[in-house]
Amino acid sequence: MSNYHIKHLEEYYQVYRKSIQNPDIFWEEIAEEHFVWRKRWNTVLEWDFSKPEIKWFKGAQLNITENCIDRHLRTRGSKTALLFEPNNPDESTQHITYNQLYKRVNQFANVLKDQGIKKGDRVCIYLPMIPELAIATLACARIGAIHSVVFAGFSATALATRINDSDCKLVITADGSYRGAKTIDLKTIVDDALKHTPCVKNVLVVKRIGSSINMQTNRDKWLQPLLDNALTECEPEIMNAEDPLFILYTSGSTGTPKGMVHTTAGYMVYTAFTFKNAFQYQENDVYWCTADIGWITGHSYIVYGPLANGATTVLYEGVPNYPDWGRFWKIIEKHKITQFYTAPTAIRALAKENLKHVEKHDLSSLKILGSVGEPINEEAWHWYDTNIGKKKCPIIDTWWQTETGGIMISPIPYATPTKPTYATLPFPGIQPVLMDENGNEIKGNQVDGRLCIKFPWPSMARTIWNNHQRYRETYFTAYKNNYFTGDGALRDEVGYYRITGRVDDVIIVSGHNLGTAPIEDAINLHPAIAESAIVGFPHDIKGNALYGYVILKETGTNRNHDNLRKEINQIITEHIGPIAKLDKIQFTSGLPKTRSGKIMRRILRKIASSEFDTLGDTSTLLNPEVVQEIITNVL
Ligand code: 7RM
Repeated sequence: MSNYHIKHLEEYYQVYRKSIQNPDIFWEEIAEEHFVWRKRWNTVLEWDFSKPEIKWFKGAQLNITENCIDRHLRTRGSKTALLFEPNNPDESTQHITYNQLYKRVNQFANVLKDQGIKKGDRVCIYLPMIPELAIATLACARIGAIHSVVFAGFSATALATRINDSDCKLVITADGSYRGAKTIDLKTIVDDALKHTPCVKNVLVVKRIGSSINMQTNRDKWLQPLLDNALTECEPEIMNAEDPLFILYTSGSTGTPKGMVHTTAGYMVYTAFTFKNAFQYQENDVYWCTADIGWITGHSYIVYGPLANGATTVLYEGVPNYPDWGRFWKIIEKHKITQFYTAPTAIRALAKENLKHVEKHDLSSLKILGSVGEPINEEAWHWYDTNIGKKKCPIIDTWWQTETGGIMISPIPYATPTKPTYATLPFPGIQPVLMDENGNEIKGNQVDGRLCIKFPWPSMARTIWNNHQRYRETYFTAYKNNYFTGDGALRDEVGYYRITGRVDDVIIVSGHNLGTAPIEDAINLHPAIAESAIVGFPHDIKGNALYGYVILKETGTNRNHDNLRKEINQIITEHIGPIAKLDKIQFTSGLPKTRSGKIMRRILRKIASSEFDTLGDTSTLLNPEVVQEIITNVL
């Protein structure tokens, strides 16, 4: 029996039991057989959730890029590692082999060294979905620099906050990016951000769209000439198992984003293991995940997990509807994609369009379909199953988080029978529990509660950059000795999990995690606005959309409401990005509050979702009368 590649349900249960009964032996066998180490570990796991402190493979030394690239060269040197599909369908596809990837990562790593970047330095990567994004990420890992990839749809303010929080020395960006028929001036956004980031010494610029941009002397450099002069060999930096590999920001329920810190060995082992099993990857498969590398899904399942398995991983620069709504299906046909991994929000948007876009293309290469980012509703699940998988491809509904680093609950294709809207069973090594509101574990089946994980797994985030206390408070205090996910879930009669959604103040819009607090903070900067509260409400395509309740200042009361709505969304776009724009904005004289002054978002959420009958007892509020006013004026 191979622990590493599970092929049927019986085997899943065997492997699962072993992973729980003896985690050390389980993970040690996988680590030994499937990776190259410069030095072996002393202990597999040391942990204490009360601190919290988690150490996997302590004492081991390695470099993740040796595992993702170097060791494949002998057997897979001329195999395609990255398959780049450009935004413009007329621009040719690029096949970057493992040999070429090796050279390009090493050259880039040497350029980083020339810029003075050393082990432990933070490098911010703000790039579109082009090969340089994956290569820059790996180049950082090659020399032990900590990468912080910021999604290139974020605004200058959001970028500056992230750069400053982790004190990045260097920013890697591009002149611009293509997005469907549009171009975006990335460098201008970076220039704006860098007015507020004294820590940044240099900027490396990839030429992508060929626009004329401002280059600040001594600070900004074009990347290509530097690469052309760089050596193609760069010795990998030998890292300790628990050295940070990267920081990735995710929003929380208070204002500032959380810089989740992932470390080297455990992250590598777990992303490789889950990639292999969740996608049942075989040597000649062509795997495509449509996420952006700016999110955890891209880090773990476009870059590290696939490359650690010597896979061919597709990088798509564009959007689902350019030049038309058939683009995804066209790419699947063109590259004979075998595993396709996308988000429910994309599935719902695609399902709204005419089926002729799907039917025009031969999708028979597909073997497995994946979904990630939010709960997938029944309708979208069946559409995906029928029209894309032709009822022959298992759908893996994979539940996980930026914080978990890798897939936690998901069917294993061909082993776990799927059930629409259910993420089904925990991966080996994962011990989910459901908790009631008093912090007691709810045992048995056909129950629901708050989802916690009671035992460490190798790819869990170890801390929040510069804020270990926030890490402890956010994830380890609500339920003693447990990691709290922030999600609610139910467990059915056979032990399958269904994730029902966030129970805190994070809203998932089109698969993007948006904290309500930073959006409210941005809105409240408007001179005419006194206070605001944001909630999510169900939306056909985006899963959730944002509903804002806004209290105007005296001076704002005679302003035109439609103009104000535009200004509010403008502020949000500037401070967070267009993904956080509000779909509905209701002006109100007050917000329902508890006596201690906390906004009762639960009530606002129900009103925004037209659930007026289940508001609960509002009489204990500080200002119960305002509830009726809000209901009367609901949009
Ligand atoms: C990978 C990722 C995490 C949050 C998580 C959930 C929600 C993700 C699913 C899901 C139901 C799923 N990381 N979520 N996957 N909910 N079913 N299969 O998305 O940090 O950006 O978001 O996303 O609420 O806590 S994330």
